[in-house]
Amino acid sequence: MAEQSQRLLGDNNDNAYTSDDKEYGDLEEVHPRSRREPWWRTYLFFFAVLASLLSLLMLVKIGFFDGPATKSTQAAPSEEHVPETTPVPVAVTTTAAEVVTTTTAAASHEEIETEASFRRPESDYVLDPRWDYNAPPTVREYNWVVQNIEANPDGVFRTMTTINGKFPGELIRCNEGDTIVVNVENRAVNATALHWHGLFQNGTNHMDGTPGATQCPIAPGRSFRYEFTVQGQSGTYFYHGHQGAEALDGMIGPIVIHSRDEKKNQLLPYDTDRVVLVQDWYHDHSGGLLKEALAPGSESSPLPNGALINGANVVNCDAYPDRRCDNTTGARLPALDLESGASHRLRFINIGGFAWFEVSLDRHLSLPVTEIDGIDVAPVLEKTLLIAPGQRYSVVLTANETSTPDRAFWLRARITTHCFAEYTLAGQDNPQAAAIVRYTDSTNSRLKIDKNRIPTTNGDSGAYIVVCQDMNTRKAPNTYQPVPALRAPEHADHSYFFRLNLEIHGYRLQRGYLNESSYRPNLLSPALYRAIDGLKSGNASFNTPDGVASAAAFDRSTELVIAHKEIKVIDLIFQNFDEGSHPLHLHGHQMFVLGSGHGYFPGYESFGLKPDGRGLLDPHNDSAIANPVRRDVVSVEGFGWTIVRVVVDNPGVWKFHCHMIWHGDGGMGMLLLSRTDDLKDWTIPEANRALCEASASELELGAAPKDSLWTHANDR
Ligand SMILES: [Cu+2]
Repeated sequence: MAEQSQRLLGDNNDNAYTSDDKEYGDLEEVHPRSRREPWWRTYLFFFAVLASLLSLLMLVKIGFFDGPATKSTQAAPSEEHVPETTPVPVAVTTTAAEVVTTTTAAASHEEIETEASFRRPESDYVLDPRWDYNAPPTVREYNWVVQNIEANPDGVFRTMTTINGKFPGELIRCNEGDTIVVNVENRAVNATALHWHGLFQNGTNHMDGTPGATQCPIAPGRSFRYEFTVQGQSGTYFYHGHQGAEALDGMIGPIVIHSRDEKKNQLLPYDTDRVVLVQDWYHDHSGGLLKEALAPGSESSPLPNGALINGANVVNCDAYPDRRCDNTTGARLPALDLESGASHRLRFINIGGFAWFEVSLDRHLSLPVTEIDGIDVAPVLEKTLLIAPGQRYSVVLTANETSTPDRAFWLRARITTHCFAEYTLAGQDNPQAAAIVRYTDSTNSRLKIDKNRIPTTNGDSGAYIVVCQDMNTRKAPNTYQPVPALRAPEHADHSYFFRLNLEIHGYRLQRGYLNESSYRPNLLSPALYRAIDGLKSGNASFNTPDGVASAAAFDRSTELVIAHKEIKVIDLIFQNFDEGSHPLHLHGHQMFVLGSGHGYFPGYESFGLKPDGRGLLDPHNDSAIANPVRRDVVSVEGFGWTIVRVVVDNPGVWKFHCHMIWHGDGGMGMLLLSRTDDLKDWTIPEANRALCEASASELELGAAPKDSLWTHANDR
């Protein structure tokens, strides 16, 4: 149960939050490197001109040979993979002015057996520069068939759950203000739901895709239409399946939202833009792993077998004699071709389920980070990136490393094994995926470069990171400054304290806990619908004062709900009693990160706030709230604390959970129920209600097994 912050322990200031007082607006102040190196601007300008000329030439070429620009890059499966019998339209983009339809096919079993038709072309994740940032609000519609396939992203074959038979999922790209429509047809064996990670869904909580919170899962054989408008946010996001651990089976893909002010708020210019997914990879289906993770006596989570970059890697099949493995078709090394001298925005997304990743590029040890979880930030140079599950970082890489003769470099994505309870993967498993980064030079024949070269660079980023802390927790001068600056509210209406833990209770079951609560989704009756029904009918149990919701409305042992009327500002303080870090994700919101550290929460005073967050101690010192980092996945380090401030202005039920999937599915989660004053007037659409008509056994397909599987009790 939530407790007031008087309980907070200690007066130790060692971990006091500190903040750089500098204004974000002066790039030279925040990013002194650019003051020392004025030459690169001239260099960049020169290449920008060249790149523009080249782009013009390419446009002419495409117009001449390939027809209208609108047809070319978004979905370009080769025609030979389209069986005549089952064409399925996948990307229908509708604008006021035009309708563009492209088609591909649901993969048939036969073609999966013979070749890697599941593989998404690299070019799908390179953002087409001809994008219209100023297009009028557009409806972007996708038709997705969820289906199981056998595929070998890294060589080892396994059963996957995919969207339209492809892996990873297609890029959703839109402008702020656009409406996304995704028609999902579930032809897979398990139930499913799609969550749009980081998207606010203000007014459309029932489209958030969270089984047990905002919807019933889409049972096999059923369909559902997601429809929502993207407003008030931009940057890099992703979608993933949210039933059980299905995200580990292939139900993932990137989302890029363009702001009208994108070029202004990204303080480093860039010539190209692309998405780079990193993820842990298991050779077994998530269903079995979930059962293993939650079984009696299991105190450590299933560890991945390896890693993927943009869905690809190559394992040595000899290491897996008991597996069906083929690393000649399907498996491949991902490759990024970057024009020499130009600047390239790389949008890294840790789209995996459990592992933190350290990402580095050989010979490029100053990577300017310019975006965190959808928030533009003034550039901060990093040698490597440390990305927790669910987090995103953009870097703007200038391809100017000329001392490496063949201009080929390894991009490394390494699982940070120190973030696990057990530090090493199984003997045959490799914690690292690598991608080839090749400079290209289309303007200078002297530097004409072989497209097939393999890098020979050695890892040079130094020792691997062993502390699992978010990069934004660094002290000045490496603090991140959001652009434009946004001040957090001075005064919190409520402050809640949570003990975060993995605990072993009866029957030797280890589960995730927030205070006394271990979350279990009610897949048959989502909390949102129960709340709306209760509020509408005048049930007093649902219309309670701000705070922990009534036990009569929600069972606190399995469904901790923090409810608020109207728009409120709340502080959430997490004290981690576990040795491992927990990256916590709040649906539908950006959180102001007021502070974090090791040991016990040092108290509000240590970063200049009155007890319970009720305003500034000294009106002249507002460093804690002047422009804190905002993000939607915030970590609490092992035996450490984190405090976030959240404006709960978004009506609905929002899941808050650890994004390390075994912890989240093991119960480390709770719900925020917001704007109950507004929700009482809501009507849940019939299409949502209809999903709940499926039988319990259908709705629970693919979900975390109930504790009663082992305890033979019916209570959970
Ligand atoms: Cu966790």
